[in-house]
Amino acid sequence: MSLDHLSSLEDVAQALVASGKGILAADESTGTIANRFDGINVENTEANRRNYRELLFTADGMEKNIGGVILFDETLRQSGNDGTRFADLLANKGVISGIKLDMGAKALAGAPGETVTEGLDGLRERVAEYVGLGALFAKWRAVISIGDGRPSAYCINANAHALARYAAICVEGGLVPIVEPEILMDGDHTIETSFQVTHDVLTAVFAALAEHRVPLEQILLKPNMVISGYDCPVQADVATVAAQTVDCFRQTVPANVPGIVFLSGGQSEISSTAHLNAMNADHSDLPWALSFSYGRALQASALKAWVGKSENLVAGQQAFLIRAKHNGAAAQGTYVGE
Ligand code: 5MM
Repeated sequence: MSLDHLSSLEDVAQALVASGKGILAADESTGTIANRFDGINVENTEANRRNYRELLFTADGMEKNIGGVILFDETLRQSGNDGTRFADLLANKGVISGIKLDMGAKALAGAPGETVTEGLDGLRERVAEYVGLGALFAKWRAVISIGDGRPSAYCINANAHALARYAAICVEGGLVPIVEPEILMDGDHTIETSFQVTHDVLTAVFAALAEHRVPLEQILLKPNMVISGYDCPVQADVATVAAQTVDCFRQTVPANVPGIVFLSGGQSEISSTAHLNAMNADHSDLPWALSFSYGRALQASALKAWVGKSENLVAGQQAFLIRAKHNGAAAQGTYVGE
């Protein structure tokens, strides 16, 4: 296998969401992977991070359902046990490497409690370096929260502007930008509030992308689902989440975006799969592919099965493959449960 047939950014974007495929978000920064490792009592060393990522990437058959993997800078520079660089190991399986380009969500001046994602300085040069290291796509995550008057229009617009600047630089430099405006699911807000905020944010993001002349055929959108806040006393059921999410995206996402790849956002593995499945099972006339770009919802069981021990490598891989397979089915609306 190779990726030589992907000769344009449109080809790359479409390959990432080919039928039954989605994306593994394995781009946890060093601080975030520390939280994941803390949960299984594994020390956050460079060797453990490398071993864990190698477990995921060498799982036999993951390429059936994983079209691409988002990597952190350190991982893109690492190699497997046999000395093959991870980007090459993945390409040999037909899996596309992507790179997390943002430098994290930082306090937004003048807006207490809100953040704007940083990382635009020097981005053109970093894109060129990552292209040289084998990346074909990228990711930038904006973080928006709901509650106590949040989000402000100022926060929405600052993040939309940064996402659009990032996307334009990626396209110019030869990477497919994944545009990720994440509205956190924390809080006691209703699904109606989630719908309204998601609608407002996506409207602002697509206006900014248009202003920055970003060709929508060359991007993927990575959003939250429209869902009740985790502390809301009334939790919308699977069918309602699917219907509200699709309705919100029909109103805001242009038809020439090739794919929408959801984040899981702290939902359980099974809820993330069930929600995605219901969207695809209940709608056959969508203009974009609806698939996944999950971090926690693809990795939670694998981490628990592995717990940092080499003798559990196969158990960890099996757990990951099960989630990949079920989410691949959900991307086609054919998931039948666990
Ligand atoms: C995998 O985690 C990604 C990087 O997070 P940090 O910058 O905080 O280290 C993160 O962007 C992730 O891709 C998205 O949040 C989606 O992951 P989930 O777990 O919500 O599906």
